[in-house]
Amino acid sequence: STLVGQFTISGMTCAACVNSVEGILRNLTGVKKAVVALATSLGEVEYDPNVIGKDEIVTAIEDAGFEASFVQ
Ligand code: 9UX
Repeated sequence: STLVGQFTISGMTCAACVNSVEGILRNLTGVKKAVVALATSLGEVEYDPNVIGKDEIVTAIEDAGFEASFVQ
């Protein structure tokens, strides 16, 4: 199955941050798609909830030095 989750992310200040966060998310087992926008500080992931949860996604982002919280 696939869920779509949207989150706010803070701490990104340049395009390389965006690439870094997207790369981290796309490398997580269970994450199928990941897009992050610098201008709006919003991100969206498609993920398999049987494989990975929002908590693990947030932890991966925060381990990279950013703050994230899901809004949906
Ligand atoms: Mo840009 Mo982001 O120089 O962690 S990569 S600020």
